[in-house]
Amino acid sequence: DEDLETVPLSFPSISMSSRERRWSDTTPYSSKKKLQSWFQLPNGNWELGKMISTSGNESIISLSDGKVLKVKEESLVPANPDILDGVDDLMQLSYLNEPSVLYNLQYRYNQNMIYTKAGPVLVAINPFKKVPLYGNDYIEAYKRKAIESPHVYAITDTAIREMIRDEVNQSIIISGESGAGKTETAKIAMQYLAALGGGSGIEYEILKTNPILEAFGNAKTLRNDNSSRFGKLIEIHFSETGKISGANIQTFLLEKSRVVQCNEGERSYHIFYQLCAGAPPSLRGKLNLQNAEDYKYLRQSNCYSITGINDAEEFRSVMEALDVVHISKEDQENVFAMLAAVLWLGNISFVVIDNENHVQAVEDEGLFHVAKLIGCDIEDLKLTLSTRKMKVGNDNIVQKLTLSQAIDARDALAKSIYACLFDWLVEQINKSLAVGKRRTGRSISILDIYGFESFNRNSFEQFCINYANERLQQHFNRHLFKLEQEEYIQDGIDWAKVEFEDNQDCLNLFEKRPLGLLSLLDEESTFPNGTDLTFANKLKQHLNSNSCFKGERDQAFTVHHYAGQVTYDTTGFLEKNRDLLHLDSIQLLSSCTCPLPQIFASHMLTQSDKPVVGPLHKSGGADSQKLSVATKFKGQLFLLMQRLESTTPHFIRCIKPNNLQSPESYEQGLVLQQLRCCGVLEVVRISRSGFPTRMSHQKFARRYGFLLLDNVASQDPLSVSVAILHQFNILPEMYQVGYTKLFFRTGQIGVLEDTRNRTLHGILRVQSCFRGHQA
Ligand code: AOV
Ligand code: MG
Repeated sequence: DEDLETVPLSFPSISMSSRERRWSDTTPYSSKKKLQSWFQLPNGNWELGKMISTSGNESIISLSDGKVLKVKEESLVPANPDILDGVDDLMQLSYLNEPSVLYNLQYRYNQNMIYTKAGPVLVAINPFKKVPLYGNDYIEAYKRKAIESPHVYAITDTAIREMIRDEVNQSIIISGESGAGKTETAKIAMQYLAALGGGSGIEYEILKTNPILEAFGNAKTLRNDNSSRFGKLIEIHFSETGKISGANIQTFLLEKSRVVQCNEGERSYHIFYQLCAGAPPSLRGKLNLQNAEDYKYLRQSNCYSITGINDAEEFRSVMEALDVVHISKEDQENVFAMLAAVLWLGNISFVVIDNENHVQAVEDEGLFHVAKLIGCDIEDLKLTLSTRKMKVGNDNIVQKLTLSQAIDARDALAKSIYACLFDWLVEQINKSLAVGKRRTGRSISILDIYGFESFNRNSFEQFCINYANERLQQHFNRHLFKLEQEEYIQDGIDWAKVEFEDNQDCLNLFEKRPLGLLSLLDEESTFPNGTDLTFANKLKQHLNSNSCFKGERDQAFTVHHYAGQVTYDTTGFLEKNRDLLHLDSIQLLSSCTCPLPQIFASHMLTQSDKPVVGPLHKSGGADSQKLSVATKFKGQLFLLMQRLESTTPHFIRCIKPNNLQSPESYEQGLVLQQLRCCGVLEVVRISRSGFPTRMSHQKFARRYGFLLLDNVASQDPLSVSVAILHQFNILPEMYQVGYTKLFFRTGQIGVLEDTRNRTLHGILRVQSCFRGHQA
């Protein structure tokens, strides 16, 4: 009963030391049963309740605040014995229920142990502060396997080993909501890979791509001060000696609307503010740079700085990074000129010139600077922004633009320049990273995309981002559930099926043809009379019976995503999906004397999937042969998934403990919701009841056969395998022998690997001794 006294009474702030002492390893488990249970408070949080007595189906428990409650037995959830507090892997929990998982993660989190395994998946909880877990000492320790505790380093190390052992490409797939820590995690993984070295500084170069891409592709949003507005797959190549030989970066759909439009409290891309704050005087002069506050595009969101970030300093490190990836000073200057041009474009204004509301660009400093920065004639620029050449029948006519048309033309030009600049930069970086000549074809890819997003107002960008996350979740499910179960069945293994949340229905809602969200969007985008409203109505008309879809008032609709419901406002969907840049604008760019606009124009004209409108095309409408943004994105995602399918995946699930980006708070409800959505509990369940390690009979026999004491060289792989299992006393419940493969419970193969390594080491020592004697 003394034990009862020391049962912790407060869930969030448990004192560890006394509890740890109390349950020594000798305490029989059964005696601890039912000492404590989880009880859910009205606010949804779980609290550990001390069991005082039980009679019938009612129990009396006491809570941390001293309150004693009589509760129904079924409202209690069993808690784990204290000895299991803070286990490394959720698989080790005796009771695998939500409060126990939540508690275990929080217990670790409170001690800066932000990483926990959930079977094969690494769970990472964002600390929102510096934690002492990184750097060379840690990297070395993980390499030597001197530390075992879960870490991004450990996952990355496993990927490297499996790449070498199995000769299969690997991928590290990082997912989680916006602000959960994906990008930081990706960088930590890259750090570990870079420590393998490569020669000629390639590893350093790879690391330096991060500040560049973040400057141009990340921005402050309401969810995350450094939110990725593009998806990224970086593929790191290895030489035969296991060193880095090069890399390649693929990016996905940059959110370009942010360049011209951004919500209160958010920012445009970091690089704009960095340039304004950090450009050295000579550059300022050349580009006629002003302060961020002087540019309309940056002014509209009323947010210029980020707490704790010095934009001027960041600018210097971006310039340094550009040097490292071999972007010449001249090119750098061209890049900055394009940025300045984009900013000045936003300052161009229009005046009405007739009673039909047609406008003309004002000849002010905006127009003047843009023309100078991109190297075009002021008159041409003015004309491009105020008129549109059209082909009617066989005649070319010039149509004047209304104010909103002119603003659209101006903004479309700004967005295109920025998006092209981003792509061009990635291309230059890839050229620089492709140095390795002796490539083995082996690689490790790291995927870091924009996380699931839900704001008060969600638009086309969130629609695409969340669709991508839906795809990624499917990949996760396939690997951890579907394929897992299929493989057992195929190989004739006994095993209980685990149910999991399948998101196929939601994907179908997006992808089904002809009546899915993407098809209907494309269809409406090509209709001359299609509007955002007719699009919304069409969705309601065709999809209302779909359980993942709900029509809403005011041309909005709701999708039930795996991570929660999101309501999308269709305003702007069609225009963003068409993503038209008028031929006049492209022609203007190609006439520029500066090199970059010319390159951009030729890219736009040769890119077969770029929608172009103008006199070359029918009646000025979108050419239906060209791909829409959504369709192109879908294609990219399919290719990405295909690529990932050919790799061995390693999954990292990032979790954010609060929505405030604060190091202080761990909101149980929020964490639980994320754990539920991504199926972490199910993953643990399936891994615990399953056999996650598998190897073909041949491979197993080849790898461990030499360890056998009896010579069995003449025997078939299956017999050799079974002999090995027997010799090492692997318990029967720890493995299963399938038709073609051996299946092992977690950790089993590690025992064999250790023996193998020790033995090999011994052989090498003996050999070198022997050579020493001969000499
Ligand atoms: P995300 O990539 O998942 O969001 P980030 O990786 O940008 O999220 O993380 C958001 C912020 O959390 C970072 O800027 C850091 O301040 C903090 N953070 C994350 N991981 C760590 C860590 N391991 N140690 C310390 N601080 C960390 V988004 O790109 O918005 O989906 O689109
Ligand atoms: Mg990110």
